[in-house]
Amino acid sequence: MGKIIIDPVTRIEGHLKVECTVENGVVKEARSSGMLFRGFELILKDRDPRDAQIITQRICGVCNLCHAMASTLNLDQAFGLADKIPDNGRIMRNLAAGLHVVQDHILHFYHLAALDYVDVTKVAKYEGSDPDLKSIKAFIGRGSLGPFVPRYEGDYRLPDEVDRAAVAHYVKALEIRRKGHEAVALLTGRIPHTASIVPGGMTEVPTVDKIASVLWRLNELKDFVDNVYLPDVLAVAGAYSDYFQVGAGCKNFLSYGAYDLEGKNPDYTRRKRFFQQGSLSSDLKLQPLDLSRVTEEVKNSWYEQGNSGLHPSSGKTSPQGDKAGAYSWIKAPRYGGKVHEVGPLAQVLTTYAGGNPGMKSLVDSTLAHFKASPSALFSVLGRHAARALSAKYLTDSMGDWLLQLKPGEPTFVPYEIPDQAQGFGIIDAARGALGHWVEIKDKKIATYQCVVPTTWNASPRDDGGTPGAIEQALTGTRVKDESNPFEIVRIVRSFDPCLACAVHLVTPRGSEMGKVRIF
Ligand code: NFE
Ligand code: MG
Repeated sequence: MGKIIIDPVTRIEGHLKVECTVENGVVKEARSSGMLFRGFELILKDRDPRDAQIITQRICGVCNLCHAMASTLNLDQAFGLADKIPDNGRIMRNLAAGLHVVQDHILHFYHLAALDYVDVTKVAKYEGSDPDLKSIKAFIGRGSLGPFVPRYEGDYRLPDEVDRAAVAHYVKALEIRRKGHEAVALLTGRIPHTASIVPGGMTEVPTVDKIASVLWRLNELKDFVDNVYLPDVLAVAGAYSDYFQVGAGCKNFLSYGAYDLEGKNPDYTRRKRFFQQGSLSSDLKLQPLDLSRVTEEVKNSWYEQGNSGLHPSSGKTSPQGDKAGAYSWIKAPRYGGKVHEVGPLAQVLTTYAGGNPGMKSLVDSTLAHFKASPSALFSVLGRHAARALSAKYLTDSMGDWLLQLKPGEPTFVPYEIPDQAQGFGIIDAARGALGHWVEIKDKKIATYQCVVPTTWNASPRDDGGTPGAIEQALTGTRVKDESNPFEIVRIVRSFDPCLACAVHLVTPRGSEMGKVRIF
């Protein structure tokens, strides 16, 4: 029996350690450990509630806008504004969040995950004139292959020209992401860490020239998604089709939905959203969302056990770094006591199972392309395909949203901070279901809890000993060479984990937490 320890897993955000016990070339048991504690929920205590919008965005440099949205929906509700946001404010928020998420999906595929399948070093032999490839070749030619190596050596299967095109797209994707960021900045004033998504609506206003400037960039994103991102995902999926059978995981999915299509129902769990909300299992029968079923367990996490199993509205962040048996700073969120995967796959499946015709046609045509059944989606490639389909579904629709904006009409409503109140804000962030909960006392934050997508996916075992979503996805994986476990990182990266978000200090000063192998 061998042990594979990857610490940290690179080409993700933050410090994730993955430990797999391997027997006869198959992963028997996996452990996912978040190796950071940050304590944002404690930082928020006793502050002005409006600070939540500013501070929670600092949880993460990648998905800051998603935290702006969750915290603001949370405060809208606590301030009694959930059904009062003007359409302009609602639509500008949707556009900012949607554009942010599309560039984030492009980031994940090209700059983090695709390098598991694309052999970038082949470019060293390139003799053509493509400027992007020439710039990468020159970079490699200087003798420094970083950031592309060291790496686990994959079983690279793409034809040379497809490989080279994907590498050129690595560079192009940087430029397209910049356009996405520019579009978000046009709508929200600045990026990252916007100040204009606020309780009551938006402080930025739509103008004709702003709409035109965003539309121009949106069209470039849409063109890239249609003609580059989706075809590249399909090319990778075609060459590595065995990965439709790898990394299935728990097959329970949870989505909070995203992008409010109306703003009059104060209950976020029943809102009509562009991506539908709810839970489902492998039978693809959509169940309505019931937030009372969310708990966080901590038996295997470095938090005091007396606070295990609480609903986030009464959740506690009580670190205990010397807790026996624990192996992660990530808590173990559960829905109805069960492990659930969150993310674009959950989002796409929920919207598909809810009967949305646009999503049905996207998913069915993708499955027909591969002559596959929906169960193939429970896999590494299913996650990559769902992320790309989610980007397409958004970029196909956001042009219409832009044209719904009404220059000159209000974007926010005024409000007073209540003495006492409770609230929650839920949204599907780029990596999945994101929830913020607040309790306000004497106009200050008494408690604040964030339960974040990667907390769901990278969670350790719960109080009953059931492994988390990534742990389950790794279990049963065949590893050809324990010293080069590329199969494991392919599975982990398919979840697009973000550890900064998941653990919301570093390890106790200088203590050795594990063997370090950097790949
Ligand atoms: Ni730090 Fe995040 C997203 C949130 S993830 S990237 O998307 O919320 O866990
Ligand atoms: Mg938390």
